[in-house]
Amino acid sequence: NKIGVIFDLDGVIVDTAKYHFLAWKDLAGQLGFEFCEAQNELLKGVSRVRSLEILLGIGKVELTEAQKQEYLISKNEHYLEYIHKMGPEEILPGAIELLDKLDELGIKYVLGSASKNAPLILKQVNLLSRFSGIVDGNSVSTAKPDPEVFLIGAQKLNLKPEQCVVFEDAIAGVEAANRAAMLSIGIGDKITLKEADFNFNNLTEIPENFFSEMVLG
Ligand code: B16
Ligand code: MG
Repeated sequence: NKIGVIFDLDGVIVDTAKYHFLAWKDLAGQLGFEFCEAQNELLKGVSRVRSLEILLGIGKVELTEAQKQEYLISKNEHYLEYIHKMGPEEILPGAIELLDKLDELGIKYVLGSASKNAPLILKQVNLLSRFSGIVDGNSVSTAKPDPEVFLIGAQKLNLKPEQCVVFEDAIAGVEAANRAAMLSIGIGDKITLKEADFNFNNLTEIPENFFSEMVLG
């Protein structure tokens, strides 16, 4: 009864959604419309390209393919200005304690994120070397809710999908984990993430015996 864990990044390990928001809001401004924090919820866990499509839908703006490519680059450059200022103090509460616990139990973990910037973000917060593997937006051909990102994660862990536990904060991510036949743990609002097998508001709420009894027991 061996298990492994796959962690989403944004919303589980760090809160980069606030920086995505600032960069998308700025882009919306350039295109002449308002973009608010509630609308930013729609972009969580969604790929960069898909995020732009959703944003343009909100603003009812149509762009050529070439313009979209330009805006995707400028948005990311703007976003990276914030990422380069990040440090370990931005790791979300409970994350380090959870990784320590997994190390203690000898349970391996990998990253399963939609972000193409995932390795850089982990490096900024000094967590890159702790993960046994990284699956990110550069490794997949299809984004969440497609299970591909997590299935590759299972391969990196040398485990079957049914042996993997996924921590996710986004609806698309919980759906991807469920479609991969993995145990899904929703982190955040439990009504939003009602499809998850287990729900916690944040990582500090994971019980001490969660892996030993609730998952393996
Ligand atoms: P990038 P996750 C996701 O990260 C974010 O939640 C989502 O808002 C973002 O659009 C996506 O990464 C792509 O990010 O522009 O850096 O490639 O939650 O899957 O870790
Ligand atoms: Mg996320």
